[in-house]
Amino acid sequence: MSGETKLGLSNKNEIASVGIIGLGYVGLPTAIGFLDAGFNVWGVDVSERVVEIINRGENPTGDPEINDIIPKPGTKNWNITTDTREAVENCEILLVTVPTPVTPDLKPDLKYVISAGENIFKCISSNSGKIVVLESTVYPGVTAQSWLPLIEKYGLKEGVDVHIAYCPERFNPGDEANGVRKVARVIGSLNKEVGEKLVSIYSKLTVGRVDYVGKIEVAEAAKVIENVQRDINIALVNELARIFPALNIDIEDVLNAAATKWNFHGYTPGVGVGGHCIPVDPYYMIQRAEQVGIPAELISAARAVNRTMPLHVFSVLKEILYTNEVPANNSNVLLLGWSYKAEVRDHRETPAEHLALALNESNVNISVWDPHLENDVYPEYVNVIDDINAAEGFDLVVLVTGHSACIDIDWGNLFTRMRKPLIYDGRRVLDIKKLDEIGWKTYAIGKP
Ligand code: SAJ
Repeated sequence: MSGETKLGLSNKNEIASVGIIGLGYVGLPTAIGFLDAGFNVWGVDVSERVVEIINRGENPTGDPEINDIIPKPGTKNWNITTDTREAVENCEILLVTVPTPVTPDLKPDLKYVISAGENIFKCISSNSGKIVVLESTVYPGVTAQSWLPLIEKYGLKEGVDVHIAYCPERFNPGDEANGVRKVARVIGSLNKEVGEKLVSIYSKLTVGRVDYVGKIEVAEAAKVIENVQRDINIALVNELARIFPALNIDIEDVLNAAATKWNFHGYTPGVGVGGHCIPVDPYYMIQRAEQVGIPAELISAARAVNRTMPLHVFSVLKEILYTNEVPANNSNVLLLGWSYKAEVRDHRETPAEHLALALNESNVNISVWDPHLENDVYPEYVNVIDDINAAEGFDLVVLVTGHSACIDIDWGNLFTRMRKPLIYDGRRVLDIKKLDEIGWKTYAIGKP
């Protein structure tokens, strides 16, 4: 047919229409990125509330970075809907950016990937030439295992009626330097021509390099191990943060010394590892390894270290209260920060919650101040501090998230309002020397 390649792919050079299924932390910035890159965009979300908010020109996600770039109502080429069929009928390329969480027993949860595929493939007609791309983080094999049965169910043939591919999102909340218009991408597909077509599409989105890396599983594996590697590296410093104080060595001194080596990679110990990527993605790799009977021992061990950091910090805090003659069950502890990482308004999988739960079970009175979060995100047993300058009567302050707002509070002022001037730096971001000079009794993760 004219204007099409032998695979039925449109070889039109004019702007393509791109559908993005799932308008969350990743999908919405991706949709905006493609709009800014000159594409006709169809954004789909199952939530009517999300669609309404976006159609009002507002931001339904917790990422303030995109507050100012949500297209205004009536913007040309910007179509936001709850109807997948509309996007399928109007777009040549469909990107799926849905959550890939884990279940409570830490197993991959692919229900959103499967339901998005169901909603797409049931609307695709034969010889459509459409390409459906999964962007969510999964383990090698998920795209084919989840979608090929659905393609067959709807009487379609992959490579003839529809093409599937994988291009992992590499979105980093709160990090403009690695935004969707800048970050490098990799693409895997069952067919080289499809991969190369996607390279040309994504190359219009990002100034970063875009590589066709071969089969889908290569791209799936690349993304998941990017985060596995990060989790393992963080677990190393967290494990060392438990060991060195017992040797009367401050881990910060050690990391600063080791960092003078040309290829030492710097990571910092902390209260724990939160977010929707790093503490989740390794379980996808663990699952896939188990499926082929090869235990992912190092990956699992790293997860165990990071997952138990909040309990390690809890045990240290209990010791601090005990040695300073503060009965835990009558102590007032102030947590500074609740978000899973600094400068973001996102508390998913935050280690703060695991720490607070352990403190609560010891009948510690817990208060939290996090200027990035709304008051309704906290568990009922937590007292929310709205004005840090009014906080008083605490026995211990714990720096949980390294927000600059938490680092830069008036430590002299807070000192005067403490019942006991104890401080624990859970992220090694505070000026311990300055705090000591004010009169605080300072403790810190990884510090003897
Ligand atoms: N953390 C540490 N020590 C470190 C680094 C991080 O304890 O040295 C903790 C953070 O406090 C946080 C968690 O780990 O609780 C995750 O932090 P992160 O910096 O990895 O941030 P994320 O979860 O937003 O990860 C994203 C990921 N991006 C994508 O998956 C596309 C990750 O691949 C990026 O490497 C990361 O951003 C980044 O570079 O900031």
